[in-house]
Amino acid sequence: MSNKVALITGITGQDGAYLAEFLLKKGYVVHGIKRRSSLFNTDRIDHLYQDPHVENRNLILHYGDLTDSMNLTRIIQEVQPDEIYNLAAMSHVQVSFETPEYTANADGIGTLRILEAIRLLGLTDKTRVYQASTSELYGLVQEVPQSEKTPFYPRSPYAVAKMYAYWITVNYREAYNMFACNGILFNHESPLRGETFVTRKITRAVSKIALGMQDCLYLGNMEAKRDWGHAKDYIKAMWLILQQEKPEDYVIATGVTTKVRDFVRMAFAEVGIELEFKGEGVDEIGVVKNCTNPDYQVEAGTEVVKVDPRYFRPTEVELLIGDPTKSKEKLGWEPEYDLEGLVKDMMASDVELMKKDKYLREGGYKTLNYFE
Ligand code: NDP
Ligand code: GDR
Repeated sequence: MSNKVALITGITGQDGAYLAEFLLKKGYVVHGIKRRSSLFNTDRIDHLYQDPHVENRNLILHYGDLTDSMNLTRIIQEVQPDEIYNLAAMSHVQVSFETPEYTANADGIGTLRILEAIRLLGLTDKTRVYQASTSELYGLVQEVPQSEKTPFYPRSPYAVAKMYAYWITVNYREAYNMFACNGILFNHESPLRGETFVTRKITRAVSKIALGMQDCLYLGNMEAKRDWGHAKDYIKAMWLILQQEKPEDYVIATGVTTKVRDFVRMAFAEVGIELEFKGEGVDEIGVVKNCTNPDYQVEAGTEVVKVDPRYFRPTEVELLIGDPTKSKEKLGWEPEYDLEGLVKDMMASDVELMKKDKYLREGGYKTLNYFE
């Protein structure tokens, strides 16, 4: 068992939750930074909760924010971490068009604040840093599949901010000999995925449509192609990247790309509903061809998927497909889930969640939030 100390920014997010659990199992003492919020925001890590009044805890949370350098410096000084996983970010690409300055501050300069704190505190020889870089850096297609050597062409304020974070990580590694690495992770999903990312939006809506709780799923660009993996596999790669002898950057991906429309088809198939798509562009609709599951009464001919241009982005990333050769060879990383396994896992979880929600709603209780 390890006796290392890790600090995770973004511990309340999808990846932070899986990584915290993974590191605790390895024997790490895990510190996490969470934001103050008017409602509890620790749902994803509640199962890891430890009473703060008990001694020798191995999961400790600190209030903080990536936009506050003094706060970050104080936490890093207190914690003296062996490893920092910088996962905190305003991570929604479409929202970054609406909050570009904040996104630059948190996602770009936030990374600098962490690196600079390590340097000023004299921790450059002790603390290793993982930076959550992204396939969004590739943006407008330059080559496929995309590898560590593919040039970047970011297509959103989010991706531009992450590009700064990528290069400042490389620069601190080269300038100050820090063990600082970028994991260039392609899209990864799970039952813990934020509800407004496309995969989770789909699996939630399909579950609700099957259970008669929603009529139609509205989507944007269904032609977009993504290389989707499972977050449980991807957080293992983050850890492996920091266990190597030399600090380097790695692409983490499955090497398979799929259209949003086909993800929709696969999710409906999980509840026994076969879909056919008619029309084109904004007029495209998904219509039920048949429903073979006797538990669900969705009639053939029902229009269950439509396009809402509100979800189109000012500049889109049309095609992502990663080349994971380096991570497979050097890290020995292999994903356990394929896309089918991922869809199954997400659908099983959301069908259960929506069944519970339906039951509670019918009993007059307030349950899940439905705002997007
Ligand atoms: P989530 O959106 O699920 O989680 C983001 C986390 O960051 C949350 O804990 C959030 O807190 C926190 N956060 C947001 N803004 C701040 C801030 N200003 N200060 C402190 N904390 C903040 O993202 P994921 O878990 O999916 O992704 C983790 C990281 O990996 C992100 O940096 C993302 O950009 C990057 N990434 C993700 C990929 C993916 O497919 N999931 C692919 C490639 C990169 P709160 O819970 O309070 O909102
Ligand atoms: P992405 O994920 O932008 O790739 O960023 P998202 O799931 O939001 O979009 C994927 C693709 O689906 C298209 N799309 C829609 N997207 C959303 N959210 N809602 C819709 O209704 C919809 N309809 C179609 C999008 O246009 C896009 O092409 C994610 C985030 O986790 C980033 O933080 C991370 O860096 C990248 O993945 C890798």
